[in-house]
Amino acid sequence: MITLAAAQPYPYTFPPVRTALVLIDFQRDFLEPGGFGAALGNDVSTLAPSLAPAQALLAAWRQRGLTVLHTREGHAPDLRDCPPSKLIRGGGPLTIGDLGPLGRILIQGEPGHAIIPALAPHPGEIVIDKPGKGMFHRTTVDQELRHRGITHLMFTGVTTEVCVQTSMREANDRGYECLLVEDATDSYFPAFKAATLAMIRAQGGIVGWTASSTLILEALAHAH
Ligand code: TIU
Repeated sequence: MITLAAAQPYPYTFPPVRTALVLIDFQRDFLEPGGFGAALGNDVSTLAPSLAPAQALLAAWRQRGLTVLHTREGHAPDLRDCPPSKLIRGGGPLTIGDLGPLGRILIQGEPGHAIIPALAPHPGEIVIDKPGKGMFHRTTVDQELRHRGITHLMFTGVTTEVCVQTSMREANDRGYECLLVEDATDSYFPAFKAATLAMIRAQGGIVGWTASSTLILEALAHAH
């Protein structure tokens, strides 16, 4: 067991072999110009700071042979898994399924749907395709994690208050001990990121804990 004494709102203890590193939707569609995030009117450069901390954690998990879980938000080419309510959101010139510079927006198999090369999955890592914001909605992620004996989840990814927070709340309700890595997640709205971190750890950690990647990496390095 490893304890992060400086986690907020109080120390977080985790068994590394039962702790999955979760990378939420580090896809070109959210991080690069011409994708879904940009189509919604966002400045995608606001998501860049989280990449290096996420890479460092991914390297540490891989080095120790620990469980890694990647998610991708997206839809089948015929949009059968996309509710009309989601399709009409945004109101911009391009919506889900339309052809943009990164291929059809948020469609499985298109260039924009791929995870960015710096964080691309390795063979043996779990990859979950999800049609919603939360990773448990219409996916097999719960079975995949329980099959591997996973009890603790460390969340990274984009965007903080949308897919990351939704997934973390879903996981919290299912009994997973969740921690959000403060510097390995970003929002198009820095104020929303700050608010998410605050609301997760308020009320005695009502949704879970938060900690920096440095704190986690140092604790792992000193564990034996
Ligand atoms: N728009 C936005 O901030 N996020 C999403 O639509 N999906 C994810 O967060 N992955």
